[in-house]
Amino acid sequence: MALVMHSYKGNKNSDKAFIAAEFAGVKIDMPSGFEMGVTNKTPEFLKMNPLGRIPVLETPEGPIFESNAIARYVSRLNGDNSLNGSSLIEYAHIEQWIDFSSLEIYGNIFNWFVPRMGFMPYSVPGEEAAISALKRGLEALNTHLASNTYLVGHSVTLADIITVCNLNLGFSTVMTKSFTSAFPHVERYFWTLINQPNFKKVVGDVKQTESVPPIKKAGQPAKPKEQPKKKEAPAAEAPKAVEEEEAPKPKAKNPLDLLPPSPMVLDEWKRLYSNTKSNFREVAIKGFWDMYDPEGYSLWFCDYKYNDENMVSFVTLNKVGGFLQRMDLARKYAFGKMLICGSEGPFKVKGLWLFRGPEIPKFVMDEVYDMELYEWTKVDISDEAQKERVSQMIEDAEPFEGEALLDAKCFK
Ligand SMILES: N[C@@H](CCC(=O)N[C@@H](CS)C(=O)NCC(=O)O)C(=O)O
Repeated sequence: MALVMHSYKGNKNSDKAFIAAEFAGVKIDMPSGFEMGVTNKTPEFLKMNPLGRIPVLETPEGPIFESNAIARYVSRLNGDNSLNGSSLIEYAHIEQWIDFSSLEIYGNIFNWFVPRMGFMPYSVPGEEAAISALKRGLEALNTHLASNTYLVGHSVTLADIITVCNLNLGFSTVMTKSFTSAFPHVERYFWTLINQPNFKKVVGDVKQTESVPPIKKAGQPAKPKEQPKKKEAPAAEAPKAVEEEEAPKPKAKNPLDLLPPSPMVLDEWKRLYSNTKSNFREVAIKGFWDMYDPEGYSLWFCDYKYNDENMVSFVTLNKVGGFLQRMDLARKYAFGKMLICGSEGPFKVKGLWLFRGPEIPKFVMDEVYDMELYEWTKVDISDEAQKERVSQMIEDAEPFEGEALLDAKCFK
């Protein structure tokens, strides 16, 4: 018998097991037609979980309820992964962070969000207590993440999967940018992991809430999107309410397409860059400066703000690779070089970007969270030293600023 998940798509508790399954190479089926408040109250369902809550995983050995327990089971089904660490102490630390994020993070997000939705009694002191406990939890997490890319060890573990799913409830409901900006390492951690392929396959595109939802009167909870027939919504179901999507808006033209035409054609430059196999300085670099149009384009240096974290080469390379993937939306308007400098950690990440228009495009700043992880400085092309630095970055000059290059990645 295959593994069968009883839940609905988008439930952040069942996401934990689905993400663990991606890492562990495990298949889980989820039958369609699950109806919240109906399916989970049937006698057959109550035999699997007497509280009638989701998720429940049916396995050949019997059902499991409680989302963390389900994710633990899935993560161990295929021993060939590092989700549970590689020593007893790592395993203990994984369990530590699972408990921490479930109680101190998820629990407090829940106590902030759910009363606002009208699923539990709301009170100002109750909300204040939840927010202040959440801040303490996030502060502790932020401090740990200031010097750690992952919660435990040097790769994703079950602790990261569960913590990111717990944070996802907060980021998508009550934790606005102005709230989370006090915890920059948590922000970086969350956006980096949630955009990793094994997470993204399950959770899709995540957007941070723009505002804390208004307080709804008790007894008049928000109508859950997927379960319009449901009459009484239980407390723990609240997260679904905010997953309602706005009606699609007509697609606006990108303001960069409305700029006065430029004699510099970005694709021509990209072709010259890609096709120059020898005499790079004389052909490609000279060609670049010949075609560069300072009216229609701008050049920017960027420096990673947290180089101290870049101790492990492949983690640093993945980080930069992820950034370039997320820049995909700017392909028509940008060209970039990212140099990973040093022969051992901490590696320094330094970049050069060419953007259409005089500023870094707003949609890039808004959509690509990595932008905030870098210090951006506009290149002054009247300064020959800065121009030379641009040339060296385009041609992957090595050593660059006295250091070997671990790698040079190009966005074109
Ligand atoms: N601690 C449980 C929480 C389960 C839970 O509260 N599930 C909610 C949906 S997110 C639910 O099924 N609510 C329906 C109900 O309580 O009747 C877990 O992590 O699985």
